Amino acid sequence: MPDPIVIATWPFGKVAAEAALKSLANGDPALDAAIAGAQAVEDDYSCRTSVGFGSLPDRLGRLTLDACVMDGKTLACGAVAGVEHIKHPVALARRVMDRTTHVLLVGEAAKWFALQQGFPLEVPYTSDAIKEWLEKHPDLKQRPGANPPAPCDGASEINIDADHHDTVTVLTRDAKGSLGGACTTSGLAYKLPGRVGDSPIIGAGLYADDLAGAAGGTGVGEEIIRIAGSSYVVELMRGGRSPQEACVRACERVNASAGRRGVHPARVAFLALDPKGNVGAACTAKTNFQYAVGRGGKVELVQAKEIAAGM
Ligand code: SD4
Repeated sequence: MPDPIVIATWPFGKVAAEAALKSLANGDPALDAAIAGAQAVEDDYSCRTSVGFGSLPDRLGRLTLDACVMDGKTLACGAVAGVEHIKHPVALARRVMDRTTHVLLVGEAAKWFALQQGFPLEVPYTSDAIKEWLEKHPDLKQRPGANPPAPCDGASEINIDADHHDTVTVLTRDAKGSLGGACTTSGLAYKLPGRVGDSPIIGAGLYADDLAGAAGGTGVGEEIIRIAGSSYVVELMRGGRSPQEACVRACERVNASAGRRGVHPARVAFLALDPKGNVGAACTAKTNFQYAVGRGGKVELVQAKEIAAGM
């Protein structure tokens, strides 16, 4: 019988991995476990600044959340983007998958669907998030889409600084060998209102197919969308690459795409899990990406390899 496995982005991925491992140990399917992991991070205000309530808002001070889920067995998937006042966007993404014939609902309409499904509307702001927003109030004269207020490492496009860097993407394999994935985020801190990154886009922030593997991304979503990141990683695995090789290739592609535009590559990371239970991850330069790996009842943090431009 295959060993249950979970991998999840960033050090707070440990919170996700522990919850997902517990769920897998109960015999839950891969997708349920991935969602349990993602939801544990949505519930833990202390461990992150860009997942769920209490995260850093957009440029107007509004917190909007993005999430998606995918079942590797059936390719069923669901997503929501730009949703306000819903505490568990990942659960809402699951409802889109289960209760509609659509894949992605956005904004007010996603909130309307949530109400129809019995989700309560809640207040998403914490005093810490409001304080930080007030202290670092974005200068509205800056170029739209740039990532204020932190300087961006000399990059000439959107980048992300170390403190505002966290989306949880959780990939699981259950005891039947099926794969599942869930991803949840508030997106880039101080984003333009209406901006949607890779996280709720199936094929960009997440993809899972039992016949090939599961992959997820984190970091500057525009760069991940540009190369259809998670889909690219999964297709490389389908072609015989290991999860590690596939993630390295995806980072090289991000670097190359930045090169073609004459800009410094943004901070981006990928992680992947194949149907045999092999895992891998890689990130672009200065991303300092760590991910949690849970198996055999234990969770450990692993440092991903950085792929510098020009390699
Ligand atoms: C986004 N990929 O909205 C997300 C943000 C993120 O680490 O992952 N930050 O672009």
